[in-house]
Amino acid sequence: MTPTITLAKGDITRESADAIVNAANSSLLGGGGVDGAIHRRGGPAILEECRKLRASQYGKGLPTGQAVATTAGELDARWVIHTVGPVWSSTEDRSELLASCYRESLRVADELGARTVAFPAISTGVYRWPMEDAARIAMETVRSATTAVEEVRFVLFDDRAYEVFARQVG
Ligand code: AR6
Repeated sequence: MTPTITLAKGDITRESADAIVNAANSSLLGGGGVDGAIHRRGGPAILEECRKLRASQYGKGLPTGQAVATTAGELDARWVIHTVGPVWSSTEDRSELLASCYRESLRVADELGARTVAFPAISTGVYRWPMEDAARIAMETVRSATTAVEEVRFVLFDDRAYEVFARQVG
């Protein structure tokens, strides 16, 4: 099945969904942007599980393009799915890694049984990916995914990001 795609504007940590996706970094130990907001509002239980993941199967960190789930702590969700987007490069095409973030997050969501998943615009902040291109990749990847997830909600932080994604929805 193909999920229904919806758009929302604002802070992803205010969303209610089965799973909220975090635009993390490989360390899984927090950062700025979405990552900082999720750990702040979600509370210490998320970081605690991230530390356990680093002490077990992700000793070297979570590779770019992959995804892993933890509790959502105090967020209005059952899980946070952490994924690591690629840093934008003008000399190297890393699109496949960005697509992989969406695909792998949906695969993890399926394993969990999540039916509603909220995504931020991965890599478009600190990692500098141009919004238009990121929106195209996000949308194409979700549209072509085979998943039991029923709703994919893109949560865009500001008007500009929202409009760029809205144009992709058509
Ligand atoms: N809710 C929704 N969207 C947000 C929020 C929020 N609370 N805060 C920022 N955005 P970013 P990245 C938007 O930087 O580019 C962290 O330090 C933001 O405007 O969060 O993948 C991690 O630890 C942008 O459009 O993620 C990594 O080191 C989009 O979310 C690194 O940043 C993604 O911005 C990951 O960088």
